[in-house]
Amino acid sequence: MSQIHEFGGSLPAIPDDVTVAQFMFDCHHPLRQELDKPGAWLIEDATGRELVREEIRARTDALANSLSARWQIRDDDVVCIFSPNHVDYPSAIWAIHRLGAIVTTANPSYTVDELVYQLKITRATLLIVHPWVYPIARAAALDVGITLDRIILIESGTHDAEAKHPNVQELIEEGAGRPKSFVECKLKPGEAKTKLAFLSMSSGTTGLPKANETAVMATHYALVANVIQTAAFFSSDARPLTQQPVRPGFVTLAVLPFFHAYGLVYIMHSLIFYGLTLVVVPKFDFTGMLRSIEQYRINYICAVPPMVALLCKHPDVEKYDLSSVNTVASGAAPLTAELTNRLTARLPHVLVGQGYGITEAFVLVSMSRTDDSETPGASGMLAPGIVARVLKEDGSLAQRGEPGQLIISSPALALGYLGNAQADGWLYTGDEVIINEKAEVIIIDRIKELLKVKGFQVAPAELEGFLLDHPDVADACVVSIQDEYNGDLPLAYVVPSASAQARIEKDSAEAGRIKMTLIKYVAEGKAHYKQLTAGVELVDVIPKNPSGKLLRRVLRDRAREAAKQ
Ligand code: 4UW
Repeated sequence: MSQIHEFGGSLPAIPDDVTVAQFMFDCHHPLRQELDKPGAWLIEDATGRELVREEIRARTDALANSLSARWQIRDDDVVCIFSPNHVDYPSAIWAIHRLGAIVTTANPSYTVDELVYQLKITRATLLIVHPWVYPIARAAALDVGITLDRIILIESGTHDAEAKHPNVQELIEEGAGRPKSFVECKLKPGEAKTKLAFLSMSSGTTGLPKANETAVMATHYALVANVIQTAAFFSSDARPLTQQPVRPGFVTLAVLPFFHAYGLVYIMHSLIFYGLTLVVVPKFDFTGMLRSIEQYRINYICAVPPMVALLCKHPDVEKYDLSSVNTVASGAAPLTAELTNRLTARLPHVLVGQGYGITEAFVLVSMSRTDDSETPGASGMLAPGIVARVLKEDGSLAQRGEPGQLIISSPALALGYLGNAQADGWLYTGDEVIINEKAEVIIIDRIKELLKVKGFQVAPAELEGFLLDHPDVADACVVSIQDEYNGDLPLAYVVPSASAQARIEKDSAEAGRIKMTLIKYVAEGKAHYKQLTAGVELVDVIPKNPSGKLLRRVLRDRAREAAKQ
């Protein structure tokens, strides 16, 4: 029995001498579907405005011209995009790549401190910001020493008495009107394998003690490779094109955020490359999403499990015409067989599939083919070019059907974490899986210390470090209980500090106040998805092994047992 798992299909050549921007606009790859069809690449949800490839290319090049002329952005500078989804988000990325600079995308729900952290570790020097989150960006920029004249707005809309920020539209007009001031980044054969394109935030696969997230170094080649892997996966489908789950010409919703690798790599790059049109939605609102599906005759929906749960249950689903929908693909957190079956029962004309991805493999690893022989709840088959092994706890390789940690090699692997390059060519995913007889990947648990709330990463160590900064806390351990809608609900076990303990001894009601204070403290200091939604439990001691390492599993199991009762 084989212990090394690989998709049978072949992987076409991956160009190693192009930037992401050149690949998207100019590369005549055999798998390319888009160049032959006239449809739009992007549609703005609110207005219906359509942007075709040539217009996006012109906007990208004009913006690159302004970024170079006004701020001298060039090789290896880091530019941070801090914005919800926007039709100019892709142009901003590709303009930065035209100049050889690096993009770091930040979660628009970040607090000032969270953004400061990302700006510091990535050493970003210029910000492209949505007016909705401008006050956060302004405070964070000033904190790290980025002057206000280095903030660009992705669209007009804010009034700042001190600084008049240019917006992307103005810069495009300005850039189109002036002579070309930049030399486009061109790569020699092989150079795309080391040239950084993105610094994407992730909590890592091993759990960094008491640390926040770190930045994953993804090259131009990694992105191009994953787009080709994904396109090869789609086009290897044995069914006639008219019955396939993903097809050129399909219209899809880009409602999952572009800052996250799922939206960034899979939706923004792979789906456009494969000839789909993206309806760009800045904010998730379920009823608004149903309206957009009806209005734009959406065929393919990229989802996370909470969206699938809403599609299964929400009464408004009956009020809209969803007959155009062919496929719903869920990913970023486990989708249970039960939800898969419920959605199929409610929308029988829809294929329901699941994908598994990880930022460090930039990004798609496996995806279901949505045919009848598939095991419900499985995360599909490995994409072409990915070689997988399953490692048992004793270090030996698992046979098919046996559980263990998934380790993979892929041309799309990132170079490692900023300041900590990994070169051995294997990614230890931190996920416990089974690869079964049908070569399906079934994710059964997470070994790494990472929570997923609505598909967003939450590092327990980050919340623990933050709690330890509070004067009422002597020690802390964050675990989660499970919830069908959110995935993980964070719960903190806290050992009160001596002063807090003394207050509790005087007045037992103080314990409740301390719990509320800590919930509020996290609510104010951290993004909405990092909240302690399962509460705080006060305990005498956090279990540790003799070398002082948290025994998180013990508390996790205790919390999950208690939640069942
Ligand atoms: N089941 C169980 C899953 C699953 C999962 C992810 O934030 P990151 O680094 O990355 C992602 C990417 C998801 C993704 C990308 C492209 C795509 O097509 C698709 O499906 C349609 C999904 O989530 O988190 C990586 C970690 O998230 C967990 C797992 O622990 C992994 O290591 N995870 N997908 N289907 N768990």
